[in-house]
Amino acid sequence: MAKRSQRAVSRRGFLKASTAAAAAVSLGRGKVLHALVPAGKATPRTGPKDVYSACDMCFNKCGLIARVDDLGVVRKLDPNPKFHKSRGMLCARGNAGVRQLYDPDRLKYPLLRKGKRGEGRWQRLSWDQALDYAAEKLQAIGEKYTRCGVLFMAGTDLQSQFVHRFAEVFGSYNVISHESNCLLSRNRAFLDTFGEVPVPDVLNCKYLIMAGANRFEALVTPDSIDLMTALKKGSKLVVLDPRFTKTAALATEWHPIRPGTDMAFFLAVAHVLIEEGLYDKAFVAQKTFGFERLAPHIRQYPPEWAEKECEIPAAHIRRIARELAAAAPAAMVYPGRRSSDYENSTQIRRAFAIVNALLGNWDRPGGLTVARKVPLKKPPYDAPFYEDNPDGRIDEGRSLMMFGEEGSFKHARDAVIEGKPYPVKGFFTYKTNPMQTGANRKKTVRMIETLDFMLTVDIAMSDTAWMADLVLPAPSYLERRDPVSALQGASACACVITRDPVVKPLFEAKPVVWIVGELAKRLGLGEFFDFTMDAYRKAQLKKLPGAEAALKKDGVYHHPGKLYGVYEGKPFKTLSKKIELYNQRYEKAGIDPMPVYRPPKPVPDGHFRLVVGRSAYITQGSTTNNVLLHELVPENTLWLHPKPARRLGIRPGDWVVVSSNVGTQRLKVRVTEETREDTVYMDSGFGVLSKGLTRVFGKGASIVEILEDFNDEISGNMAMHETFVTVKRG
Ligand SMILES: Nc1nc2c(c(=O)[nH]1)N[C@H]1C(S)=C(S)[C@@H](COP(=O)(O)OP(=O)(O)OC[C@H]3O[C@@H](n4cnc5c(=O)[nH]c(N)nc54)[C@H](O)[C@@H]3O)O[C@H]1N2
Ligand SMILES: Nc1nc2c(c(=O)[nH]1)N[C@H]1C(S)=C(S)[C@@H](COP(=O)(O)OP(=O)(O)OC[C@H]3O[C@@H](n4cnc5c(=O)[nH]c(N)nc54)[C@H](O)[C@@H]3O)O[C@H]1N2
Ligand code: SF4
Ligand SMILES: [Mo]
Repeated sequence: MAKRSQRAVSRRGFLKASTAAAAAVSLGRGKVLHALVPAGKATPRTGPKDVYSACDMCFNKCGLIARVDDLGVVRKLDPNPKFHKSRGMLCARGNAGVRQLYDPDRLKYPLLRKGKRGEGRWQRLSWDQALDYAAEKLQAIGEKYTRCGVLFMAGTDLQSQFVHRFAEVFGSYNVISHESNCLLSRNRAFLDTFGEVPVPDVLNCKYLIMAGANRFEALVTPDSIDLMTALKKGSKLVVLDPRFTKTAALATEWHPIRPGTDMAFFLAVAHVLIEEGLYDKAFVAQKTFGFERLAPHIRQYPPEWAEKECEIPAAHIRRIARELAAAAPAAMVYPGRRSSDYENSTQIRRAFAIVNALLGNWDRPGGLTVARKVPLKKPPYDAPFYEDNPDGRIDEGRSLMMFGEEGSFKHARDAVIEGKPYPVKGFFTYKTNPMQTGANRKKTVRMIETLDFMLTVDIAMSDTAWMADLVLPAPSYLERRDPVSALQGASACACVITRDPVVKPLFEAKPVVWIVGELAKRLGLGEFFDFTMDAYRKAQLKKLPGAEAALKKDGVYHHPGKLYGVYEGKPFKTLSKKIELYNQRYEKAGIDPMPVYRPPKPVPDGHFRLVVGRSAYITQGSTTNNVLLHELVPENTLWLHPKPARRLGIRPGDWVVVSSNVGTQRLKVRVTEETREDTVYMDSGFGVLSKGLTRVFGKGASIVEILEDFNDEISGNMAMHETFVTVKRG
């Protein structure tokens, strides 16, 4: 595997670059240096400092210690050893955070679009001008189209709650999060089975099946580190993935499953557990609902049938089911995270959940545990009521069982384009980049082109900012004062973190809490943001005496609580008050109450299925421009199996043209046996449109330009693995 050793070299390069990061800051990049240390004022201030913070290079928020030198420059980011959730780890992206802070590509001041959308001509504004302009536009849209005429979208962030608060007091319930491009179908499935979304106790699990997840590249703490520890202690890991990922490489066994057929595999596992009497009979009798209906339903799905669908031999399915049962209850089907893949993803994940229920692994060591609640308070407020608003959200009713709070990006985008059921003409985005993370980029452009006003708050000129009318610069996580936030991590901990500025905000960056507060003032809603961050945090921590002191002393507060047996004698939060193998709400809504297998659409002749996944050096669509991470992954390539490559006359390193029904991109090929013959793959975050991302601009290809926008029928979650592409040299 020549490619692997190349990566190893490049990793060494990274480590070297990481420790040299701060040196580069103070040597080159004149403008940045200027901003940090005004000429003649470079005298030592308080001496070297260590400051606690929490990483924000992805949603995990690993605890860190920033090493700040006597000039006030962050030299290095180290893991906070007291932060149990990440087991004292900071990944490559976490280390590279220092170069996000000092990136010359950062947005520096408010910018107003001058030319056509996406043309990249901007005028610098003062904050007052920018805020006056934005408030005027929002007011005008509210008056002309009702206040629901503004759509709000915020990514994962401790300050996203202020965008939501602003949307509510402004009067729009059209709020979407990035989650409908991520994990809502998984959440739907587990909520509708167990009544809540479980936290997997990976560390103590003896036998784990991971399907459609990649924990050694798509890092989730503590699961990624715990999985490694568990493997070292002798636990077994079975990976089902059409690609030979790093997780597959380190697993006990890997099965290159035919994409879209996981349900067949898990229904067959359930079949063996039931037919061979291997399920946890006492648990099923006491805690589940509908077993007498599940047992006959599952009879039609023996392993010999499943083998034809998923291309995993029946003998292996039988053996895996028996091994799983032998290790139960410290055995599990890992619930996974991103499930934005198929049109029936909720039902696929329901099959995962049902196998878990049959193993009786709920609320027990090594199984699915209950998130320990941390009693953080949400400071209350009484939002105004607007009489002229329409009855429902714009995306309402477009899927069978959507989450009211999250909505669906896919459906909301369609609704905006169609202008149905009512016009939406404003779009406010904060820390999310749908131009790179929403399948079918042309549609996102089309949506944006129907708008009267789009405002984006970001740290960089992302592709989404590139399309906006007004772009406002935000401070990075190392410059922000954030509210406190609770994090859950299986047997690791339930904890509280926060952020105080490690260094002063560079340039003219302003936090979104200040931005929405200023907009609110201009719109006569100032009272809803009339608080200081200190007061807000104090209110949040009202029920947690000791948390403030722990945050100061250790950079983290760990909340005590029971790990297992939390549900003893308690009803489940479902209609039957039990674990629903058979879901009565589904039955009423016309949804299959138990998963019914339907084969995936066949890959048309001459086509491949395009799947999405992750590199350990890239966060979704956004860190590819980071100078250190860019060195590790300077461009993306198309993974193509040698057999079809030979058939198509494609040699390693050739340029190829990849086309779907919605888009075409050109990139280099990586001919590799690490993907199935019928499946191709490329990393995300390349092929950007924004010239403000100077390193990555012009590199690789955009996967969202090619991905078609299907959705999970039940939750409205985006379905990104339903696209078929052709590949040719070119
Ligand atoms: N480095 C890094 N870490 C991250 C992130 C990141 O962007 N970068 N993002 C974070 C976020 S927000 C999330 S949601 C998680 C996501 O983490 P995961 O839930 O682990 O999701 P992916 O990495 O997308 O992994 C999906 C895998 O499914 C495989 N696959 C495709 N089709 C099928 C199929 O039909 N069946 C099966 N069994 N497998 C299939 C793909 O090849 C891919 O390897 O990662 C988190 N951690
Ligand atoms: N092509 C593709 N699409 C995907 C995925 C994928 O892997 N590939 N994954 C799916 C999943 S699992 C998820 S969770 C979603 C995530 O989708 P998004 O929420 O769009 O996630 P990111 O790509 O991380 O975008 C983060 C944006 O926030 C900006 N940003 C970073 N730090 C800050 C900050 O401190 N302040 C502000 N204001 N902005 C900041 C970045 O510049 C970037 O524009 O995407 C989904 N869609
Ligand atoms: S997993 Fe890596 S990028 Fe994500 S928060 Fe932790 S250190 Fe940061
Ligand atoms: Mo995600």
